[in-house]
Amino acid sequence: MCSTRWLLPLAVVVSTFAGEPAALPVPNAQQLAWQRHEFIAFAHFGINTFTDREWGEGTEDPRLFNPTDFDALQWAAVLQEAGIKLLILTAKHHDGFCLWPSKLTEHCVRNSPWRDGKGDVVREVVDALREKRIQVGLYLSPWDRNQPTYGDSPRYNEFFRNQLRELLTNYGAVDEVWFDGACGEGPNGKQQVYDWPACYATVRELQPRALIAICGPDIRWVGNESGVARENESSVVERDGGLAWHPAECDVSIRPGWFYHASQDAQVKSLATLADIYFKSVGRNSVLLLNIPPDRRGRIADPDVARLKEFGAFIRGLYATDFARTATVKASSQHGPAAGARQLTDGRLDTAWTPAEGQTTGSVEFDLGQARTFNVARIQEVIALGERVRAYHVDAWDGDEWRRITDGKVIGQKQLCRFPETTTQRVRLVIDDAAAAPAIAEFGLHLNAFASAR
Ligand code: FUL
Repeated sequence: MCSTRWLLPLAVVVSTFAGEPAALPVPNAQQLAWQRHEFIAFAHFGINTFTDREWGEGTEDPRLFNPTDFDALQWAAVLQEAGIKLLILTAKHHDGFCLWPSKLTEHCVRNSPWRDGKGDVVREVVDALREKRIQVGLYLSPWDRNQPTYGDSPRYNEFFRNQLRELLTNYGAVDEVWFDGACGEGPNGKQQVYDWPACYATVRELQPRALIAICGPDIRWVGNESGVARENESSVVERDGGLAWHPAECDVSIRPGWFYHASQDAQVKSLATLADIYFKSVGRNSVLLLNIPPDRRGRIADPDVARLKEFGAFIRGLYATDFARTATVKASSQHGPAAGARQLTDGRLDTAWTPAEGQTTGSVEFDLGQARTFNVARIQEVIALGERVRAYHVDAWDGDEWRRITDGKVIGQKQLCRFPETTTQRVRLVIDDAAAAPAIAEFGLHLNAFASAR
């Protein structure tokens, strides 16, 4: 990205309130890029795929791992077409089986018949993702039901750190490291106590650009496995007595289970359900992490491929028509020529409309040229400057007066506000309150085929 693009809006907003607001938390560069992905994926794949289980015991025979037609490029092509920007692979799940030939354990692909024990799933997946320009994430389960040292806390912590080191050294850049919170007792009957600071130090040393998710400081679990964020989900949280940037990730599986089970082939989530999840995650200022579990062939199963194709088309279609894009716009005020209302419809997240100096409220009116029918308003803030808006609403002109069609408190990366179909020529966005000069990047009006009020 051209760095000067940032200069103008940043300078405008910063100079407006120079020295005034207490510093608002902002994302670091990696968090910002990650939030802009909006839609990412999980691939749960491993020994459970071949035992038809969700949680393995750790005693499974590695020879059970034998995909018949493993094709990571098929995964990557399917993800790319759906618009997915990053894939997190379960390099090791709770059963301890490693999808790469680890020097630290025998419980790994080296002892499987797949590719005569010479295969490396992590390698093949990483290479395929790179080919399709999809970023790489790795899930390494701290809970390890195979490791004899598990529960002997210092010894297992050392093993886990070395395992992490191996994984984060040999496969190039990793953008997300996923640490699940599951924790159990080891064979000695003792609860394992993880050494998180040491784990974080290892990630920072080997992959300084990687974001640490869930049991980690960079990305927050949204709190359920249904893919649903709260209304007004904020990326700002309280931590250690202060405020910190900790954006939410909404994980959910495209099927009932996290791993592939042939018995669930008819239970792939419908397009309407996925669309609803999209509005409740991406449309609520969060990242959607959709699990797509490869099957025993080592390919994404046909029903999932078909659904993802539809889902990708649905997302593209939602944005393809934007009635605000060609609207005549008029702001209550603006902070200089570079921060006018036209910035709201220029398709760029690094330019913004900002009201006149000193103002934390204001409005922008959109004349659509003719009456249009829509049921979604898209609002996006310049989150590089923090979440500034504290209250907003959107009105439609009904011929006599302004009628409120939606409102909220948090905007952040993206709000997709759903409301009953509305037909009008005039719409306005009103910022009712903000912690500092509001910097609104984008405003759009769309028609969602799966209409239902939020
Ligand atoms: C959970 C795990 O126990 C599940 O098996 C799955 O990996 C999910 C994403 O996280 O905590």
